Amino acid sequence: MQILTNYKVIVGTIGFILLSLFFINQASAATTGTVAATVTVQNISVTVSDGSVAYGTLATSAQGDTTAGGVNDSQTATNDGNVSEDLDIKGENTTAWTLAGSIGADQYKHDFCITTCDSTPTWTALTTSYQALATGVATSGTQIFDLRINTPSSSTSFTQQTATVTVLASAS
Ligand SMILES: [Ca+2]
Repeated sequence: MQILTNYKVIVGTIGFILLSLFFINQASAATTGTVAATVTVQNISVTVSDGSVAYGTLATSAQGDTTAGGVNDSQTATNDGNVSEDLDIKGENTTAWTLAGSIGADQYKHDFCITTCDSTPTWTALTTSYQALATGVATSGTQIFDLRINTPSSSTSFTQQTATVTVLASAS
């Protein structure tokens, strides 16, 4: 009985060794190797929410803004892409008014603010060229900003003007 048991152990051990040799042989017999190379195309995307500001009807040489003390309508730019982004901002002329650094006849000023805008805002005049709004915004990250309009000192138009503000995203 003892002999039989030993025999079984030996057979079992030999079987294991043979099985091991089989797999070792399989591994060393491979004639190809592979590299799993992965890549993702970057997506540059930004949205501005809610994307609409109504300053209402203002006098000439007046101001309206989106802070809590104004129409309380701060805007949020969100990185909807899949890489870190820099955000730039610019303004535009309206149909009747020219965007400028100071108000004048048919000339308006539009400012943006990014920090402590409700309490101690720092306003920067928008131009028709892009200026930095935020840098290194992570995916799903946001930049909140406020806007302030300064109506012209005089206007030849009394119809509603649309002062478009554009936020541009680029890979940072
Ligand atoms: Ca709004």
